[in-house]
Amino acid sequence: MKRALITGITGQDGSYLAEFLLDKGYEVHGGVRRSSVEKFERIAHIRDKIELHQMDLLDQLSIITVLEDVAPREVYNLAAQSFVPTSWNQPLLTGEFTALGVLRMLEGIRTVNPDIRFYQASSSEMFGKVRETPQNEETPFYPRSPYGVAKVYGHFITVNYRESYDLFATSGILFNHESPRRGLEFVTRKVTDGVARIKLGLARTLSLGNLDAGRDWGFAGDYVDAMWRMLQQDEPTDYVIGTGIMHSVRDLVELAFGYAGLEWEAHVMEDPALRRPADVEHLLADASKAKRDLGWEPQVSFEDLVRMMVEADLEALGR
Ligand code: NAP
Ligand code: F7E
Repeated sequence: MKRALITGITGQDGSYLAEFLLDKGYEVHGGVRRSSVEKFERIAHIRDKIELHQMDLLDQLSIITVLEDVAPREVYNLAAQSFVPTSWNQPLLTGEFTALGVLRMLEGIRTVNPDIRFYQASSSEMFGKVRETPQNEETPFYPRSPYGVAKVYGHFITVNYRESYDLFATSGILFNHESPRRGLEFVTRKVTDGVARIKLGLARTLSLGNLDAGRDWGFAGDYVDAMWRMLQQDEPTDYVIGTGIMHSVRDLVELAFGYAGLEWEAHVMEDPALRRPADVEHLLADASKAKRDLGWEPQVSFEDLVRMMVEADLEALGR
């Protein structure tokens, strides 16, 4: 039986990847950091099918111990401080988790078993102030936040350990991907949760920042399939994953309010305090390498994704 270890299993992607690997017949292990309150909502439905281990990306010994105990064939490093605005408030912590955490994982693998296949969760935020459109694996990076800078470190240390120590280490440069399990502070979920609250009479307005920002949004369930495919290749390399279609935050708002039969102009307020010190204006993926090598293509459209999220939030809040 194939055995995988997922860091960040309690997060959006971790929960979808755990489901995906269970369906493929894997023995699934997850690394979780210790907390005084367990936050396992996203994996509650599969809790009895997976094994959890206390492990923190800040703590090298915990990583080595879990790698030794689990002896995985594949490791998916999804844990990170992943919210961009927080990276300005907690830049050092973001660097520790999101940049040096990757190095600690790679050092753990090198020490325990260099044959482990490693996936690093890199990000389109690395392209930041984009040098070309669309962005592919060769596009130079220009990160615009401490988060983006930390991800560039995580990306290049993965490439460097692959080249220095011949590790099967891959980096997936994933564009924004969303779902009903997305954290409430990210713009898609903030909007769909806001729509549901307004529709159900629990709120009247929704405050947003930069409505002109453009993103290439896909469905998280499709993207974990791409992660797995990357680790099944003969040779490790890096892939851009995205849909190749960009929408603005304004498009998202219009669509989400429209699904609920609401006029967005009557409810949305623009709040300059929600704008970022330096934003990423536009991101658009060229995922042709993934299509060619991995046979990967997104299955869920932006329209279906937004509808799925609005319906899920209406149902959850209605309950
Ligand atoms: P998420 O929902 O924010 O989940 C992050 C996970 O990391 C949570 O399980 C969290 O645990 C864990 N974590 C944070 N710090 C940790 C630490 N010090 N030690 C151990 N675990 C720690 O993120 P996501 O959306 O699933 O994204 C997964 C990964 O892909 C992240 O690395 C993110 O930066 C990257 N990424 C995401 C996107 C996207 O659009 N979603 C795109 C590109 C790249 P707690 O539950 O304890 O907080
Ligand atoms: O913002 C604008 C905001 O926070 C998207 C993470 O998963 O994807 C995510 O990072 C855009 C930005 O995602 C609000 O200014 C407007 O331009 O949903 P977001 P993100 O920053 O793109 C990448 C690929 C990752 O790797 C990250 O981990 O929307 N925006 N008004 C707003 N954003 C938020 N959060 N809240 C607003 O009120």
